[in-house]
Amino acid sequence: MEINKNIIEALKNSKRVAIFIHINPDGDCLGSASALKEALVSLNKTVDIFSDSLVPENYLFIKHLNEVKHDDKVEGYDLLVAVDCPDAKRVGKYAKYFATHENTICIDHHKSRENYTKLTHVEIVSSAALMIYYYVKELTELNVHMAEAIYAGISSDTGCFIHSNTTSEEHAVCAKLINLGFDLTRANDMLFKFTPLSKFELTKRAYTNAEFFADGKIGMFKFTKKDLSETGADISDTTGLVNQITNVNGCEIGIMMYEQENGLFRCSLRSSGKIDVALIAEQFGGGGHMFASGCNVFGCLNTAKKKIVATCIKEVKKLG
Ligand SMILES: [Mn+2]
Repeated sequence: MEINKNIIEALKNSKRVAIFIHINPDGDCLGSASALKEALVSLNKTVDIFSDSLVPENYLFIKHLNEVKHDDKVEGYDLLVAVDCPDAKRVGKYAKYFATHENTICIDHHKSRENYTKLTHVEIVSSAALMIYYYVKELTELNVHMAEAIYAGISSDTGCFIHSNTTSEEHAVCAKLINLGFDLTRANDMLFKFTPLSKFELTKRAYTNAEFFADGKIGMFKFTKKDLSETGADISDTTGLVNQITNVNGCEIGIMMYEQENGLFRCSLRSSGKIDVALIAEQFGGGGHMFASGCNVFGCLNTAKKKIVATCIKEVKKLG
């Protein structure tokens, strides 16, 4: 992968850097932000990570993630960097700063996107963290904290190296990272096994109310706000659940719908390989990758469900 030299220059020339991640953060944006902060701190920069959402507990083992800021105001930074964010909306309440600040960078790996920064590097690869690996390596010498953070990012977005976006490059880079000596077992336990009881209870509900359409080619389940409050779960507990229904034999599209507020559902879409679910999400103003995407669907539960399922049925029919 070729890095963008202008981005390296901008990072080197900065003194105070603010890094932004997306709402409902995942291992990829969190690991990318942590590694970039550690690299810039090693170059004596002052760096803060800003997030509109809380950092899920199981990522707090990664350096700098217990220092993430949630302040409304972002002032006094000479450079803003967004990682893993295809459009300004993804940084949530901080979007306005990307509209006004003159020095902004985006490093991202999503296919559907908008241009919202002065300098942009988009590469259609498995993870933002894989891109960050090459940037960090150019900036400074990798240490164990950067290695652990980048590993967290790459392994998260590849579903622990099982999604179709996994290539030998992810394995090769992660082998080098592991050789830097972080606690691999702890990292994998925190990233892939960590299951609060609330998540287990939410999973039970999800799979109990799962439905299939189009002869089993579309699988879906949903959560209301009540499901979350009654199980004590939060949105981060839904991570990964949609993959399981997509894995059912014959299922081409997996859908997870959850209620964000009255009349607004967030849909996570997964493809088992034949259908480009980014194109489906785009029809609702969302986007993402070919095999994993997301969008907002408006309406009451039944209306929202009908809208997304009908759109998916159209795509499934094209398969013949
Ligand atoms: Mn990502």
